[in-house]
Amino acid sequence: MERRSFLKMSAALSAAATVSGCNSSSKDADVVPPQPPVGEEKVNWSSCLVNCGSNCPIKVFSRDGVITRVETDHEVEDVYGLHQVRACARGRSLRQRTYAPDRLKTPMKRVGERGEGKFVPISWDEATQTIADNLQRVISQYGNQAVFRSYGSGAYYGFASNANFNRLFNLVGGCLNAYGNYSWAQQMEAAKHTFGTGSTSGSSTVTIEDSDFFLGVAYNPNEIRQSGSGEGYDFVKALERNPDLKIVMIDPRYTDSMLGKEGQWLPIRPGTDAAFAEAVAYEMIKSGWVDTHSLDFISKHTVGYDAASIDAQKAEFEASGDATKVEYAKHMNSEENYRDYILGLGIYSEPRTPEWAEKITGISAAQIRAIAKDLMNAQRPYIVVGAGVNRQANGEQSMRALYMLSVLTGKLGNRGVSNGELPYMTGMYRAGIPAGTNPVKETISFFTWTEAVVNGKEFTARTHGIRGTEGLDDKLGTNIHFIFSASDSSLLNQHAEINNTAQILRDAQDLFVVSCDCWMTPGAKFADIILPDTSWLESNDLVDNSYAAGSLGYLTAMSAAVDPMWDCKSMYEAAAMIADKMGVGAQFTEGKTEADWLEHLYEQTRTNSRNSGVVPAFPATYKEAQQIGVFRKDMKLNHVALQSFVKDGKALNTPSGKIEIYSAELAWRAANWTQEDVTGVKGDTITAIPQYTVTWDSYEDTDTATDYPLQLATYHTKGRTHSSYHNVPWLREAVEDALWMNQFDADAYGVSSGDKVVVYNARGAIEVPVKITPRVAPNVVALGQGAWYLADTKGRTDDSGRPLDIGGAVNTLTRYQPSPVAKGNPQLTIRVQIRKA
Ligand SMILES: Nc1nc2c(c(=O)[nH]1)N[C@H]1C(S)=C(S)[C@@H](COP(=O)(O)OP(=O)(O)OC[C@H]3O[C@@H](n4cnc5c(=O)[nH]c(N)nc54)[C@H](O)[C@@H]3O)O[C@H]1N2
Ligand SMILES: Nc1nc2c(c(=O)[nH]1)N[C@H]1C(S)=C(S)[C@@H](COP(=O)(O)OP(=O)(O)OC[C@H]3O[C@@H](n4cnc5c(=O)[nH]c(N)nc54)[C@H](O)[C@@H]3O)O[C@H]1N2
Ligand code: SF4
Ligand SMILES: [Mo]
Repeated sequence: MERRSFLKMSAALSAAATVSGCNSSSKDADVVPPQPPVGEEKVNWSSCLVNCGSNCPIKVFSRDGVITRVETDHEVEDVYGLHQVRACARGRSLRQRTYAPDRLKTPMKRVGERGEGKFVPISWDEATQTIADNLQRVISQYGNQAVFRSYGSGAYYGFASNANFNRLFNLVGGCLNAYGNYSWAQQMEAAKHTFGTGSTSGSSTVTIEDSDFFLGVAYNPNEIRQSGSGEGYDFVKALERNPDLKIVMIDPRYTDSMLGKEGQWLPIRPGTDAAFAEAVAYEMIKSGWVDTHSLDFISKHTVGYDAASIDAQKAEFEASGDATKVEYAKHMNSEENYRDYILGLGIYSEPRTPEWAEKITGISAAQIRAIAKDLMNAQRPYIVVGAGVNRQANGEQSMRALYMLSVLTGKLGNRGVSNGELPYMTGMYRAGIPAGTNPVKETISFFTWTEAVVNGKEFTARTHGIRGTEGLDDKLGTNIHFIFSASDSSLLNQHAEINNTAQILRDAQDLFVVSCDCWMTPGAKFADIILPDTSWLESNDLVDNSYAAGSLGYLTAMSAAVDPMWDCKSMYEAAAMIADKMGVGAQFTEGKTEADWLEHLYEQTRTNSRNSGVVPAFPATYKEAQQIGVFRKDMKLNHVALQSFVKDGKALNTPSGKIEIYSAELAWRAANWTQEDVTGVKGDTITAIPQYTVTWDSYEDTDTATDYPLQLATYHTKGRTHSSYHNVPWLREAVEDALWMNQFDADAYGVSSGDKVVVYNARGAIEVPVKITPRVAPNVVALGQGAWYLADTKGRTDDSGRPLDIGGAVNTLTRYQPSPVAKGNPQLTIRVQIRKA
């Protein structure tokens, strides 16, 4: 039956039931309580804008200014290619999230100690004046480099996004820049130094249909891309078209991406993927297979496999006349070649045998040999490595070590084959609020902001990897004194080492913090001024499909279902008010109203050539587009990793123009950078070829293994997007935040499912319930990240007197130690001990 007629029929059926109910007792009819007046039901299109990569459209029903329910997209017939973009459980709970009791309702200023959470309401005028005064003061006292807009991936708006605050800063001299991101920092560096690409240049997911062997390492699209049109759906569809594909998944957890699809799950110990990769490489090389099958490919397309290739590259750099390359050449050493390293020859003494790797990874030597055999037998091996590997100590090297497997197969450039990078995706074009250009050149790694509050003055390229300065030892020259945290929980909850972050924010000399959010989050409590933003369902905007919607591109013209609630204002309005107080109001608005801006941005979007062929066709005005809501386009993704390089001879964007097994730039960095020792840098090393190292808090770290014998694998849970949606009771019920534990470990600790345990290490302690499950490897426990930090209300503490976190935020246990190359976040390297609560 067609859906529409089914709905009509069920409406009719329920009406009939009511009638017969009334008839059954005329007395009952007399006592029906008075009903509120029923206005007309309004339907608006909105969108879920969290950072999960999808921005699913949401259909919002309201009546008399109250949201009554939300529905997912089912506007079109569900035919793959222009399919329905169905929202996941999070998007479907938006009504609860919008009406959550902890919504911020009015601007507020701090009255207690920072972090204590004591605020009083103030007017928008006072709030924006205070912000403008402090911004002005910090700029004149310390320079624009002391102003920082922290990460903030909570809302992917087009018009009312937090880029409005960058727009504001850029009009008053700029702010300190940040490079990298919490998601992919280390893999972006790994891909750059191997393939000269970003980290998402792998073959498109649809091309898995042509593969004959799939190796997924930390690859979990069905939990991290849950949208009905996301990468997860593309993955499932590609497998449907390729039922004979052999699939091996490597992850400490048995994930939803495996459920019934995997041929084999190999539970690996966290942080040991490089050892696994090296042992597979050992088998491929030692058996003579590489010599007979892929040496031609390797000789032609790569540098670093053997000593001769490094010497040849060195000579080429020396003769190039390019100062940078000549400088790199000085640090190249052909003794450090990949083949010798793997086989334990030359300057290396320990061959990377499967037996060696078995002890480290927990994957048996026989299984490692079997994977090597699968890779050697495959004609079209598709390898993909998820970002769980990159968010580890020395993650850059683990990523590079895994990329090597695709190189050794010699099959790159063909459809069905991929190089280990995340699949390439693109979407429709959407114009957003222009941020302008930042006159400040200095750039820090996104992750180092807490340190920059304390010691930014001393940051240099050599020690902290800052960019935008002339010499390696030129200093940044100022600490951060002004933080604008907008749609951002990295101010506390999402950054590593919460107790450390809290301490830094509390102790900071002359620091002014603004938080612009919709809810009273753990981080907002550390602000001096809080600005209440309107939520998505109260917003008019134009949004795209974000960055991981897979093969379908879409654009949603959002229209507010209800007026801004309480005293909330959009980020555009907030920034415009501050701009006005800073004397740049007219430049900020360009004389346009919100409606003018939306029409203007829509016009740019509508006429962009990338959007041609959209269904339905764009109407002339934004207002009309709002009536339609969702516009779709099959992006016909068909990217094959490195095809133009291998097939057409187009040079890669690496210094050598080839795939760099040996990176001369990394050799240079190893010689010239100083690894800053924040809390011990064991194993955090830069090497020209990828090498497994024993890092701090890793499986082999004997310094911490006795006190903290369990490795904690954290993951992005279906119950939240990071910290977003934590305050939705439905989701807290649907996806329990429990510590996964294997039966063997549960027996050893004497705990049962449902027991509360304290999970602790040197950085803090959290309290969570246990869930016993075979879905996690022995000696590894697992917990979803993003739960909100909450200090114990009964005053319980950890052994160092810091509050016990009963919210269960993983970052109470993580460590602040920027990674060696990317200066990124190794937030998945965690060792813990547990005790019954
Ligand atoms: N539901 C949901 N979806 C999300 C998000 C969310 O919070 N919730 N966040 C979004 C964002 S911003 C991002 S960046 C992506 C993140 O996407 P990912 O980085 O892929 O997600 P993670 O869950 O951190 O890691 C993926 C897998 O790696 C495994 N893993 C952990 N450590 C290791 C290891 O050492 N080796 C191996 N082989 N596996 C390991 C984990 O068990 C997990 O299954 O997800 C996006 N999608
Ligand atoms: N331990 C550990 N930590 C991690 C990770 C991990 O795997 N493990 N993953 C890291 C990764 S990959 C990422 S991307 C970061 C993400 O960290 P964040 O970018 O901080 O992402 P969210 O936690 O989603 O929070 C964003 C904030 O936006 C707010 N928000 C939502 N909608 C709106 C809105 O419309 N307006 C305003 N003003 N605010 C809004 C939310 O309430 C929330 O406070 O976390 C990182 N932290
Ligand atoms: S969280 Fe992601 S998948 Fe779920 S509804 Fe929102 S955008 Fe869609
Ligand atoms: Mo992320």
